[in-house]
Amino acid sequence: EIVPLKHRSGDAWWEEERYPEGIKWKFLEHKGPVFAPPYEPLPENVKFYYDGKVMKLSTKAEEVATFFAKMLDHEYTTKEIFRKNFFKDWRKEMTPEEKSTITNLSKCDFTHMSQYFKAQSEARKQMSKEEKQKIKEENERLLKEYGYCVMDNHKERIANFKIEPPGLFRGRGNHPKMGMLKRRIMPEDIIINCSKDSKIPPPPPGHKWKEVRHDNKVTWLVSWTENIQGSIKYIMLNPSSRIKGEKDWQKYETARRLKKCVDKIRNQYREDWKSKEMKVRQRAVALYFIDKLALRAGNEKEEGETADTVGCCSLRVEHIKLHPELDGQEYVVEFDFLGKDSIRYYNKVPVEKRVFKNLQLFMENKQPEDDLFDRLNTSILNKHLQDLMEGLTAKVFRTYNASITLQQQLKELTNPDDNIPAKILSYNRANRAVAILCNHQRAPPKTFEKSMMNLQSKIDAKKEQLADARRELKSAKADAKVRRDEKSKKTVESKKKAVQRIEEQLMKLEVQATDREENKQIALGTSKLNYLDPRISVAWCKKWGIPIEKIYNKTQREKFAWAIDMAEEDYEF
Ligand SMILES: *[C@@H]1O[C@H](CO)[C@@H](O)[C@H](O)[C@H]1NC(C)=O
Ligand SMILES: *[C@@H]1O[C@H](CO)[C@@H](O)[C@H](O)[C@H]1NC(C)=O
Ligand SMILES: *[C@@H]1O[C@H](CO)[C@@H](O)[C@H](O)[C@H]1NC(C)=O
Ligand SMILES: *[C@@H]1O[C@H](CO)[C@@H](O)[C@H](O)[C@H]1NC(C)=O
Ligand SMILES: CC(=O)N[C@H]1CO[C@H](CO)[C@@H](O)[C@@H]1O
Repeated sequence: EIVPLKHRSGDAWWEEERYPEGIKWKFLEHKGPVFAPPYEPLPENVKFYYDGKVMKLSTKAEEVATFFAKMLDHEYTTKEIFRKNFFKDWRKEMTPEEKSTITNLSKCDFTHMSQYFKAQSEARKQMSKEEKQKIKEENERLLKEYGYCVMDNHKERIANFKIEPPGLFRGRGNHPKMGMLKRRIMPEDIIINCSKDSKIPPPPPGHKWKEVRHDNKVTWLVSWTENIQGSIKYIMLNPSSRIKGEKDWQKYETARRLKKCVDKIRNQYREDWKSKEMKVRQRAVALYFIDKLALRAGNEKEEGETADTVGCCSLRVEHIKLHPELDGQEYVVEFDFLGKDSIRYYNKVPVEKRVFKNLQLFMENKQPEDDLFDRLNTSILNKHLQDLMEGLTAKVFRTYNASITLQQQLKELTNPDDNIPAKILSYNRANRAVAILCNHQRAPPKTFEKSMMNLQSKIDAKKEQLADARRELKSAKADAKVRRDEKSKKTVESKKKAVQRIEEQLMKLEVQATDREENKQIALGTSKLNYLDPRISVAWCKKWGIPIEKIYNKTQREKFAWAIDMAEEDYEF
């Protein structure tokens, strides 16, 4: 019989950002982070009103109030969870007097503050050239001083040396922590990692670092724990750095290793579905989900205690429904849960009979809020993955499946006779197939309708232009028939070329429109950046003579420099 283990709410599992075995640095020197500028109190004439009366807030309370005021026009500030979380955290920053007066957020009037900030941002837009230049120079100075480190004998760019300013947490989707106060990060929160023989960055005057470490196996230079989710934040090297490129490369090499043993792993877990041991059965079904549905393992560092986001291991009974038959298919599992970043995962998948029967068994005598895999946690699953293959994690399955799917889709969708825009459309379609597989959805951007309309009017204009050009060509032809001279022949030729050129432009616009429409609810960036072996894309570009700039923008080209430099013609995943 199944006795559910204690519900594991709140246990965190995370893996530090580490270099794979074999990558280490010998020397690392950097200047530490750049902190957010200190809070500047509002001018006296900017008022806050409570219950219709002017109220002067203490500096701490005022700072937090400005975060809300800056977001006043945003839908967030009307959401109940947001308001509740904000108000609770704001009250913590108030003086006892403020606390006893301000008891109802609806009676707070931030509009004057909000107007002040709008006027400020308007003023910034109106800045003179000299003022803009001054800001630019200051940013360049910061970049020069803090934006680089020395690692071994290389000077490398640091990705994010500025620490985010305090503010209100937004989160994606309907995040239960939205509205909470994202604290100001202080030097006392900061752990510095650098080599012993380097110049250790001094903390700002009057402050201390939390800790200084010298670990040459971690990928970060600076780390701290943020207060909302309790997750660890890092300052790391730019993705274009040698060591990051090496790490990226190893990731895809691990995925390629999985390809060699995935059949064995699949046979093994199928055997395990029949195991006498409940733990082994649960592990095998979880592994099947990870493999087949590209689910995350779960309980990963992004997930806080109360954010109700789950991964495979933390699925609860309420997250799945079993249908012995649905829409003409047998053994269908209906998933509905909030995954990473509170993105909803909804999917109806037919599974093998034995998986289905096992799920029925796992769900017997359980309450909706009980764990589906009560004998399993992320540590156990990860340990098992390590035993199956060195370096194997749930993510490797995603990387493997995403990359191989891209390669298959590219093969299938690329039509050798297509021109370049049509081939790029095929590439984006292949990329989309992968994004759908990984559940990288997004809400359609706010500007979507408008930008589609703009594009459509461009298409309409182009069509008119084409009709005009065709008419001109026709009359030029008629003219040439009458005159039969060299000059009118030439005119016909040039009109023909004009028609062709406009036809091409029109086709390009139409392809763009199709692409944008199909992209409406899919975020391509995440898979492109994290799961698709760039060598596949580079090899595809080389094969069809597509400039790499059409596939990767500047930042992406920097990140994938290692692949662009090395992809062999016949690279195969
Ligand atoms: C808070 O203030 C609003 C607006 O004045 C009022 O409608 C609401 O009843 C108040 N809520 C409480 C709990 O007093
Ligand atoms: C990738 O995932 C999809 C969706 O579950 C699955 O149908 C496909 O077989 C997987 N491909 C590989 C090569 O594992
Ligand atoms: C996972 O379960 C194992 C065995 O029950 C236990 O020893 C371990 O502490 C658990 N890990 C976590 C992170 O809860
Ligand atoms: C490149 O594309 C990414 C999205 O994948 C975007 O975040 C980034 O800002 C772009 N960079 C440039 C230089 O256009
Ligand atoms: C987080 C982490 O692993 N930090 C390392 C930093 O450096 C110290 C000292 O070398 C290591 O012991 C830590 O493991």
